[in-house]
Amino acid sequence: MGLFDRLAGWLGLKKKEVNVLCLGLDNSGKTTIINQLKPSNAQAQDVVPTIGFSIEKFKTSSLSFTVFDMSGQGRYRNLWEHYYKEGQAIIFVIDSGDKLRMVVAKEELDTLLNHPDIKHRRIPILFFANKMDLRDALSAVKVSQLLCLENIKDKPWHICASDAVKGEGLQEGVDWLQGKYTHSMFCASNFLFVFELLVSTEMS
Ligand SMILES: Nc1nc2c(ncn2[C@@H]2O[C@H](COP(=O)(O)OP(=O)(O)OP(=O)(O)O)[C@@H](O)[C@H]2O)c(=O)[nH]1
Ligand SMILES: [Mg+2]
Repeated sequence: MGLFDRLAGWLGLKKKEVNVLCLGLDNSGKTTIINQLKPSNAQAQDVVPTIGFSIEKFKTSSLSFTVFDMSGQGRYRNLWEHYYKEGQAIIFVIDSGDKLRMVVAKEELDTLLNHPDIKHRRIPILFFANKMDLRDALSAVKVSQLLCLENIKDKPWHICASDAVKGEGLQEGVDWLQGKYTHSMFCASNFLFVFELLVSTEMS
């Protein structure tokens, strides 16, 4: 192992694995989204309501994501907070057709944002305004307004309209999420490269 690799390991900067928490109310489409992101030979044929949570994996060109797909049912939502510390990114899914429960989704989001394990961290949050195919679905802009997303100033966030059944809109979101990590990995790599150069110059 080269100096570069060892330094990266010691400094904890060489992070190619990203833990993602997938949150949102029951029936919003979390499992359907994660299922679509998995390789086709690993996809489940039937998506059923999640009991507790399940751990899933999918890869992009430069990152390997481990997803904690949490159940959104009321009786399981108190499980979410036990995984906040491990989460390095959040995917928050909203059923854009469920106007009645938009206020509940906002309450859960506010509770999440004010949790001590989340509040002071610049953790990226990707929102999917899902079920865009429904005839009376709210637009992503409207969902964003109802959830008051513009008030989130201390965390990078992004909202995508999606139709998880057809897989539409998912790639845009994952590209954004990947960008949040590949940028920091690139900066860390540059820093380590310069550091290694300085050390080798010093030793020669
Ligand atoms: N029309 C439509 N239906 C969707 C979409 N995404 C998911 N669904 C359906 O919504 C239902 C719930 O989807 P799930 O993925 O199980 O929802 P979930 O958020 O994981 O639910 P819990 O595990 O109970 O928290 C399923 O019948 C899906 O087929 C979508 O974009 N459009
Ligand atoms: Mg589920």
